[in-house]
Parts: sequence; C-alpha cells; structure tokens
Amino acid sequence: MKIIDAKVIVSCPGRNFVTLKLLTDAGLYGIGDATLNGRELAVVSYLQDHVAPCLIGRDAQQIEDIWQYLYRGAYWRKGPVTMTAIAAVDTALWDIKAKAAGMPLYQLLGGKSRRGVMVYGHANGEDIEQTVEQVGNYIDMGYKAIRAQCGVPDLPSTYGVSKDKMFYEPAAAALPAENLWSTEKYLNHIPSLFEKLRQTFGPEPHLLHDAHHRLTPIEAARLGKALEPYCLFWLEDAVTAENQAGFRIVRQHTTTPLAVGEVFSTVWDCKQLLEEQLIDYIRATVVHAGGITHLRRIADLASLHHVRTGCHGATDLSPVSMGAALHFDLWVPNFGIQEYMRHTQMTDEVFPHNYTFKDGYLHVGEEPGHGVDIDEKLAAKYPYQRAYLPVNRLHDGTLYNW
Ligand code: KDG
Ligand code: MG
Repeated sequence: MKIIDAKVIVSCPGRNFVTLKLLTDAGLYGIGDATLNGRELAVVSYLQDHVAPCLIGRDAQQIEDIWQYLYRGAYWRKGPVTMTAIAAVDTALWDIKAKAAGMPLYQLLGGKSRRGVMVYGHANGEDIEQTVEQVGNYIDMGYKAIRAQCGVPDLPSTYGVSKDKMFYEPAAAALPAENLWSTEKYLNHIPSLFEKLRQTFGPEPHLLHDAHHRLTPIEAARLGKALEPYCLFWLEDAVTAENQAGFRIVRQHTTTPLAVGEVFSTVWDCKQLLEEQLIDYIRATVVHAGGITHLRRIADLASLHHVRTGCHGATDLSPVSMGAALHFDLWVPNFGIQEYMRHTQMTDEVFPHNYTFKDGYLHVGEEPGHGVDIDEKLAAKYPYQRAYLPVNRLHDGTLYNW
C-alpha cells in the first residue's frame, strides 16, 4: 500500500490547526494533527518542503521504518517542530493501518485496558468565588476530575482564567500580548482556593492545578507543601523542566503529586525525571512527542518507575490529537488521566469525530481508525490567522516564563 499524496491543511475554525492527510493507492487515507501553537507555519513548511517529498511511494504499512527514517534520517534530531511533523505522519499512518485492519486503533495497540478514559475539565474564575462556582458546574456535568485556576489579586490577568468558561484560548493576539506576573502574589493566594474547594465539595472530586512553569524549585516546594492538606490529584508544571534535576528539590519537600511534560518532544526530555521517579504523571502527548510510536516508548519507560500518563489535551491540540490520544489512553496500562478542554462547535464541525463524553469519561467509537476526520471544504472557509501566545513580565519589566 503506497503513499500517493501528503496534503497539509491549514485552517482556523476559531483557532489555527494544521492537519496532515496521507492518501494511499489502496484508497485509504489517514489523518494526523500537526498543530504547534504560535509556530504553526514552521511545521507546515517542515512537512510540505522536507517530509512530503520523502513519503511519496513509501509503503504506508511500515510505520516504524518511516518513523526511524524521519527521525534518524534528518540528522537533526528532536525539537518541537521536527517531532510534531513526525507525529502527524505517525498518527496518520496508524489511522491507515487501523482502517486497513478494519479495527478501531486501540485494538492494534493491544486492546482495551479500561472501560473509558477519565478526563479532567477546566474550571476558572476571576476570583475564588467564581472558580468554586465553575467547579460546581463541572461536577454537575459529571466530571470526576477538575483543574481549578483563579485570578490573583492585583494581577490584571492570570494563566488559565478566561471570560468564556468552556473554552480557554490564550493564543489570541496577532502579536504576543504582554502580561504581568508576580510569584509572591500567586503563592500567597492559591492555597486559599483549594481550602475553599475542599470545604465546599469535600474529599471526593479530583482537583488539579497548573502552575504553568512559573516557579523555581524551592517556590514549587513551598506551594506543594501548602497544598498537601487539600490532596491534589496533581500540581502541574510547577517548574520548567529543561533542568530535570531541578525537580529533586520539589520532590524532597512535598508529597503533592507532580505532573510535567506538555512541552516535551522526546523521551530524552524526561529520562531523568522518570528514572529518578521525580514526577508522578507524564504529560507528553501524541501530537508533540513523535506520535503513538514514540509516546508508547515514553509510557513504557514511565511504567517502570511508577509514573502514569496524563496527556495534554488543550484546545490547541485538534480533535485529531484527542481521538488518537483516547485510543492510546484506552490501551496504555499505566494510564492516569486525560486532559479534555472542549473545542468550540466550529472546530468540532471541521473535525467530525466519534468520541463522546459521559459521566466524567470519554469513549471512542468502534469504527476503524482513530475515528476523527477533516471536512476539507469547510476547513477551506477558515483561512489561517496569525496568533501568538502571550509573554509575561515581572513588575520591573523583566521577561519571565508565560
Ligand atoms: O499552547 C499552550 C497551551 O496548550 C497550554 O498553555 C495549555 O498548559 C496548558 C494545559 O495544561 O492545558
Ligand atoms: Mg499545562
């Protein structure tokens, strides 16, 4: 079964998405997500100019060989642009293989390990009261796990807090917005959010929080300790992880479970974190970490060290990523949780899919493949719009992590 065409489709149904469609001479096609938020066109060029010419004529069934060909063959390894492009090819090829086998993708991976995929939703508010209300709404919708973020007094904006309560979209400006950040104000405020949440909802709902890479290890240690009485499911991205050893300090001080990895692109980004058991959940995902072929290797290494998966699932990962991730989640033995930030109706219409939400779990359909398609005609109605993530500055103007 030969690959005869590789189409790169760029569309902006409310936000930008890059999608790869691989077509074969058997009449089967596969879809992969190639969206890298704020740097979309770099992946478009990588795929169109450098990957597509090498794919034409190759056997679509040789997923592993094509993965190695694109990874080793480039000479320049790793990095988010390369790995997102490889991921798109890999996801499309798994889609094709599953369609050729007449099976939903999870069957090819080894079958179901669980009945459904537990997901967490995003509650946020300008203040504690609003966030508490939103958490209540998610509980009413059936969610078992909720990420809670809230505004910080005296900071005009905070990561994760949006006006539209179901859809958080930080990449909203044609040039990066400049936000203000204060670690002191944040650290003084956040524990009281979780105190209030536990007082209101009791011990049952899983509560999560994302610090979005803004703390140093010792600051993260302080937050982790302060949150211990509220038994979080996880504290996410407390520290940037370029220096994996930095997590040792956090780990030595707190029993709050730690999650990291949404920006990781290969197993090398988390080798030390996993081998030293410095984290509890690895957030690498299909689209940014080399597709199912590579994510499976990360998950296997994680499982040796008691680390579970918690794949990234923000709105900038298209429904194609979500579909592929759900098949992966259904199979992976060391599954933890899946992030599920809902897409807008406009996005859902461009990407028809068969996954459904019920009682806090996502379920995939039984159709062959990963169950997500793209309506190319509709996609063509929404041309690309440049959009950047914000940047953060401290009070004195110093550029900081967003
Ligand atoms: O593109 C950046 C977003 O995906 C990121 O800010 C979302 O941190 C995020 C999360 O946990 O979903
Ligand atoms: Mg995050």
